[in-house]
Amino acid sequence: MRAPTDTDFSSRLRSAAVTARVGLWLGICFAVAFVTGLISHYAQVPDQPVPFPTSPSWGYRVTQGLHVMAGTAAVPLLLVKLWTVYPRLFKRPPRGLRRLAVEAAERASIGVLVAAAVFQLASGLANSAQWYPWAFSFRATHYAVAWIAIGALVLHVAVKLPVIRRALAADVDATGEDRPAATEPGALSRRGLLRTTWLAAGVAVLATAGGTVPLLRRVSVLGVRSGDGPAGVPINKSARAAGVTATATSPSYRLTVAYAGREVSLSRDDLAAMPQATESLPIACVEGWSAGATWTGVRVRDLLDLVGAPPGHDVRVVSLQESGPFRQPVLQSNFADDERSLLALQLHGETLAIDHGYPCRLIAPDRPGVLQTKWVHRLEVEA
Ligand SMILES: Nc1nc2c(c(=O)[nH]1)N[C@H]1C(S)=C(S)[C@@H](COP(=O)(O)O)O[C@H]1N2
Ligand SMILES: [Mo]
Repeated sequence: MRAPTDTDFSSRLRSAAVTARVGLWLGICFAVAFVTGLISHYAQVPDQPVPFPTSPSWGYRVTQGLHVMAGTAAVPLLLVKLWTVYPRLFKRPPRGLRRLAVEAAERASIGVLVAAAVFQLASGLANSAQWYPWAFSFRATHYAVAWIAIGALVLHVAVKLPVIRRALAADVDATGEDRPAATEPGALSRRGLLRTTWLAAGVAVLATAGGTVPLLRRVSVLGVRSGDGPAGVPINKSARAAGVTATATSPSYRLTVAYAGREVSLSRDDLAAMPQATESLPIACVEGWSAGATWTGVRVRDLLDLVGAPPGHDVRVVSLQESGPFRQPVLQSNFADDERSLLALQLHGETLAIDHGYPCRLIAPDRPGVLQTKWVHRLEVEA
């Protein structure tokens, strides 16, 4: 048996005419995912030199929905694109040291690009399916590899630009850019292959867009129930999984607001006796699903006034949950001072379900779901 060479791959479907067209859309998907990913990353940075905006309240819902949709659409596009080019892996190395070195450098850069792209799509998909089969921090790694992927992509496009331009300018059935061995008609036409590819990407997008009405969600390996939750709003982490069932329902529950040595403690009845506000604000999870909802509760600003905290201070929002990375995120001052930011007691006019954060949970406009802290028991105004 001998190793295959690129002359063994004879399908005319494997042509730069197809690769460039699929690659164009793949590039668009990666660009959208990169930009929206930067936005999502920045929204989760605790100390923001430029404050992340609180308006429009649905902003993060849109950018993160786009992020996950673009990533999902990229999966079939990447598979088809790799299929059209992989015979090149078996190309005989060129003669001459200089040409060999250039070829090796090009292959290495494509190797980095493919590895980074596969890693981004696989880790992103696993994350949106709430499957965390790794020990590293998802956000830090996904963010770092994004820069590698986009850098390698820009380099790749720059190197291939002449071929891309020629291929896109010519008819899809033109043979000018084909490998000499690619002479056999494929099982379907190039147009047919492209149409099938767009269809696959479209179906993938629709399946993710369905995440705003989460019907297809799975039970995660951690046993956290996902899918339709109470009041039609899904639940990522249940009270049981967070270990707060007893503390959240205890009659000794108090919300403590602290600022500069001053502390005020409020029972849930005290909170309910304060002026109530109702706001329509979405939960927009980093996993791409989102749900609009109507929340009623006490304005965060009113609570800060109780301890005389002036505007312009960040607030640490502490959950009853005793461990986990999301137990005490920082609410930046522009969010704390926005009058739509609530410590919600009700969802859709009904007492908050324990899985949605009873006795009270934070809900603020244009904020990643992961920072909408549930089971809040302490607001610490930072100096
Ligand atoms: N204390 C605490 N709050 C939390 C979480 C958590 O794990 N612990 N998960 C967050 C995530 S990832 C999301 S998307 C929202 C979901 O809110 P919901 O369960 O009411 O839909 O809650 C957020 N608040
Ligand atoms: Mo989330």
